Amino acid sequence: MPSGSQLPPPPSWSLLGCGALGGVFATLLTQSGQPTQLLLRERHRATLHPVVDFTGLDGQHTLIAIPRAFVADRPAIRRLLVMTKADQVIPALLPLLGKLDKQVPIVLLHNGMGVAERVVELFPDNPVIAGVTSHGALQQGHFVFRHTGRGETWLGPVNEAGRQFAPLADRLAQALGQASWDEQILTRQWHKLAINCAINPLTALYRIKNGELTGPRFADTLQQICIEVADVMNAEGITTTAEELARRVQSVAGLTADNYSSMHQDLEQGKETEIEAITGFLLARAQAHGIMVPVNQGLYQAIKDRSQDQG
Ligand code: KPL
Repeated sequence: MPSGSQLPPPPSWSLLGCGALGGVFATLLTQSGQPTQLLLRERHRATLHPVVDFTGLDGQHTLIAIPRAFVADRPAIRRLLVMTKADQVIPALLPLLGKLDKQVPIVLLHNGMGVAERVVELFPDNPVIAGVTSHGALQQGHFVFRHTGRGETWLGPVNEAGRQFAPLADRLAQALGQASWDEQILTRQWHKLAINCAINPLTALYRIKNGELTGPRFADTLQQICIEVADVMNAEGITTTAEELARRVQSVAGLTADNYSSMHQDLEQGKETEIEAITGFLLARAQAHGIMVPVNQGLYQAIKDRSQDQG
């Protein structure tokens, strides 16, 4: 590099985890004028990286070039957005250990809980921010993504350093239409967990779209799930009722009626599901409080069995 030459500014966002939702977020961020790079893992170096084929909510098709970079090449990172599956967050972050500047915020957007605390242990000096989102997305092929539902997105601090990063929600809002900051992100994570405990295993096991849960067939099961989750949430200090959770579940199932849940998609594609971080986390917290959660326990086991049969 000739002396005195200026390095280009790092992209606004670096995204780890280019699955369905990651692909949609990367596209929307890029389209909103926030340069975004996809951080790929070493095993993808030899694969083809075609231009992203994106279908928006209005059905419009776009081809969009989103730069790719490899963690091993130590690309400049300004903000890290981690959108891998819950069980992939730590493996995806490990190659960055000791290589990430301390001021780089790590934003975690995945289903399930229990991972953010481990990220704080690994990167104690970095601001860590957790988020929940209810956008719908589908991956229809290699770098082929479809945005299937506009949802809400919330971010909030996991550690002290994360508290100064409320403006990140505004950056995301520029791309998503809405994104907000909530200091009590844990409460929002629990409410999202409740929705995922209800919708994901049932839709995956019965191979149905989310909307089918709004009919009478699953009313009793959903109610039982919500009773159990509400018991655990209250024991965790998050005040709620089974009725409130059931209303939220019905609302999300209705709003995403035409979608296949991520767990349904994972099982159909023979991929690992997020059952450990979703229902598994609930079971662990229930056990810590001595609360029985037999319906959720049964769903957990059924998903594990199905995954094993397929594997
Ligand atoms: O988060 C989801 C998921 O599929 O993982 C819901 C909200 C259930 C939408 O499908």
